[in-house]
Amino acid sequence: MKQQIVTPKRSLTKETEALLNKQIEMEGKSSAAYLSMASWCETKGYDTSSQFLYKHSEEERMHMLKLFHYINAAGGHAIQPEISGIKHSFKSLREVFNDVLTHELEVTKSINHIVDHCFSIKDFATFNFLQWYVMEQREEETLARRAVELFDIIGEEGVGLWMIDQEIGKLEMYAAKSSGTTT
Ligand code: OFO
Repeated sequence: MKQQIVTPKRSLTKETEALLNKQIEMEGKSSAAYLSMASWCETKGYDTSSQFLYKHSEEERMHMLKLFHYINAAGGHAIQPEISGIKHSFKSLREVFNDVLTHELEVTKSINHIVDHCFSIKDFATFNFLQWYVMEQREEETLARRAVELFDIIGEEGVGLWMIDQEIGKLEMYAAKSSGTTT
């Protein structure tokens, strides 16, 4: 009898696929939220913060797309999420970066949850794929935390806010250094 060649159609469990799709939604939300923050900053004259956030919005879209390709390549179906509930105005620049930090902490929690799930079901390929996100979150959290700290270190009086806006532009370099991606 001719031997059957078994070609499994998928290497993801339905549960893992659902978790990764939820993560797509989170990354899409990050991208939309940062775009909205960038626009608000631009209207208020916080030009450096605005550029920083526009760039970050793009990066979040890239995080989302990586997940799209991974899910589809593994035989699942990546779903374009509905994005709603995006905040359009802020009381202050400090509030913008407080929101970024709060959001990034949530994203880290979510990534860790999926990593834990993948380990428990021995999906080592997805576990491995997610290590990039684990390290990326370390960098993103550091960046957001540093941004929030600037408000206390410099103070918002007088030219303080102008200086904070300038310093935001240098944060990328700081975060890359502290996560070891540059020397
Ligand atoms: Fe995708 O790292 Fe922020 O949210």
